Amino acid sequence: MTVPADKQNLVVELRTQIRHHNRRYYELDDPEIPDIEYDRLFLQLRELEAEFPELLTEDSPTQMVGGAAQKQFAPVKHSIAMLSLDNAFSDEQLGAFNQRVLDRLQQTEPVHYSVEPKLDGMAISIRYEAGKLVVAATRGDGRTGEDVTHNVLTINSLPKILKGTTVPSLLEVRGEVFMPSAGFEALNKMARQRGEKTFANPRNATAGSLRQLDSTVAAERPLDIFIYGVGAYEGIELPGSHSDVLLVLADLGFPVCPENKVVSGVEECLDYYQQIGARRSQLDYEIDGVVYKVNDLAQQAELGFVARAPRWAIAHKFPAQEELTRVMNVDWQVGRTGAVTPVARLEPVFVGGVTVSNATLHNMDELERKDVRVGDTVIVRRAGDVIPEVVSVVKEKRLKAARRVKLPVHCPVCGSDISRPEGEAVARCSGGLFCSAQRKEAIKHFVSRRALDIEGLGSKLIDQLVDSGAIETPADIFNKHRVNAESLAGLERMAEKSALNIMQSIEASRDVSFGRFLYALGIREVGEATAENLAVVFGGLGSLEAAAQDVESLQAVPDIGPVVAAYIGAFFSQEHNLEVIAQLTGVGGLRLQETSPAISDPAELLLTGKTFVVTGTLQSMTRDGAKDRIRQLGGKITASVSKNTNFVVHGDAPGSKFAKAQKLGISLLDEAAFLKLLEP
Ligand code: I6G
Repeated sequence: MTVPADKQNLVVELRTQIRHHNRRYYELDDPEIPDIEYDRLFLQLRELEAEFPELLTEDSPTQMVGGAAQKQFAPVKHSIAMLSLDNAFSDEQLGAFNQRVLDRLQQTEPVHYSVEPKLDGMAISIRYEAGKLVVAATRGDGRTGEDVTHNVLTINSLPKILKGTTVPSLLEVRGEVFMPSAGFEALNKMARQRGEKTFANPRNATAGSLRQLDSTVAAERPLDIFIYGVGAYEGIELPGSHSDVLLVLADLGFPVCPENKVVSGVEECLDYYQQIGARRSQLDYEIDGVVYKVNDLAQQAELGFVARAPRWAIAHKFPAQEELTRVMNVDWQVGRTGAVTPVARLEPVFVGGVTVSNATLHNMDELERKDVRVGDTVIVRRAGDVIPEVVSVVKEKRLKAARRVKLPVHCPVCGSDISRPEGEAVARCSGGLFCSAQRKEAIKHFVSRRALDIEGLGSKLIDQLVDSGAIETPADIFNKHRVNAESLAGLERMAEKSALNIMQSIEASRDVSFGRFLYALGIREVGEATAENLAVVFGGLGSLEAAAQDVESLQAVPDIGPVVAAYIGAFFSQEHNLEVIAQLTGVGGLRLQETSPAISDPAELLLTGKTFVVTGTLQSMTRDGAKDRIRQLGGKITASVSKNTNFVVHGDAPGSKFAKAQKLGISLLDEAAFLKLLEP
């Protein structure tokens, strides 16, 4: 059959495009298009090559792995090729994979698969000789990678010397280096504050960190690793199944993904996919799918390989977290502290499991750095519970008519001047509480879950209450002339029963700890931990208000430096704020639980200097309640487990944090032990 000219041309065009994107992704760590768009191009090429096999060439991107090794790193030849994985994008494609496996094995009973999440990081091969780490290399083109040993050595969780008594003379392990989500968010936040370039996603941040010439940069990046397989080895017997190999690797001291397990048949593969998918946003790291591997190594050998991937494994992809769409307009949102944030109004796009039509551009600096214009095609990202953001512009698709975005001179809500001090990334509305947008946000923060926790009093209701003039400050919520069951029931989409429930929540919120109250006030840069430290040190409002007159004395409180002290001082110097506090704490207002006498030296507290992670479901209190108690006693809370964690408090179904703590040998406290620790 002769191949139509248009198909021939399309194949050439697709190969050119894919090669270009391979280079951007694998070699430059700077992809221009989201993975899903790349996958579409790749799939289209593969389908054309399947339809017209005469077009298939050895050098087609469908037959090769990754990109070329970069010159600035010494080349490392992999003694066993580092392959890629085939992808399945649907249950049907997974079913077809399973059927191919059954057919090749001439088997009808279900195949056992070792399954684990596919981390969105960078593949690495690490070689140990006589138990000592000697070289670590990227995948490169699968045959030759780049020597990044100096950077891999900075990964704390990776053993530099193998554990155990029988040390293999040679062992090459393969795995994925990744950046935990919390570390990634913190890194980008810091970059934004410094006006520096941010990373598009954790995978880019990982690749960018591993490809540093100077290892001190990588050492500052929160990199981690899971090992998922073995390359060459000598002087060690390996067991006959992949799952048992993972156990051996864990015994040698390697971090292995705690979510790995063995399932039987394709239905159990799909169950696992659903379960991990449901927990995707709660994991400490980003995953983009699940990898299924035939568990029996003899069966793996029988199945063998195709050009670029094993026949015995497949990656089942999750819905994309990044997509392409177009910027229709840029609007401005005014936050609690007056920060004016550009928000892109997008052509609606399905990404991260929902339809997204707005995405943050963070601040003017970032908008300018990314050079986002109205009409641009952009990559939008929605990962987990993080608000959608515009990651980058696809400059190749920019239209002539694309319009630059200018910071408005006046606040779009209250008309006050907008100012952006020299060198600052954030522009602010100068209207203060005159600006209804700032008032609304201040009230929303005040009632939010970690503050007063007034259930049912959501964002839309507060907008209505402020717009109608019913409330102007947080104190008005507790004024029955302004907010009562009848007035609430009169609002849009508000049933009588819900109005009564809200009134009950308002009542219940009147008993509040001093720390939560301080957090609820929304003082700039005073988060939960700082609020709790202030509460512990000053015990009550009287002594804090007095201390706020002398900003230096505030700096005796842990974590408070001159900048935050100045914000606190400024807050308590404003007449308006003092009036609202007086109304809130006066007759008929809140019942503030102050601690007295105040503890003057925070070092005296029971848990001072100790770092905690709380995970799983506790019976006698909520997780937030447990965290509050720890902070009240001077302890620090972190989201993820590291070697700096002192205790992991765990309830039921604790998940990966528990496993990680076990691995790192960190003290584990069940609920009974935790309650005992809290006893005076
Ligand atoms: O790129 C990969 C990610 C995760 C892999 C992989 C994996 O297992 C959890 N396994 C193999 C065999 C390969 N790539 C080639």
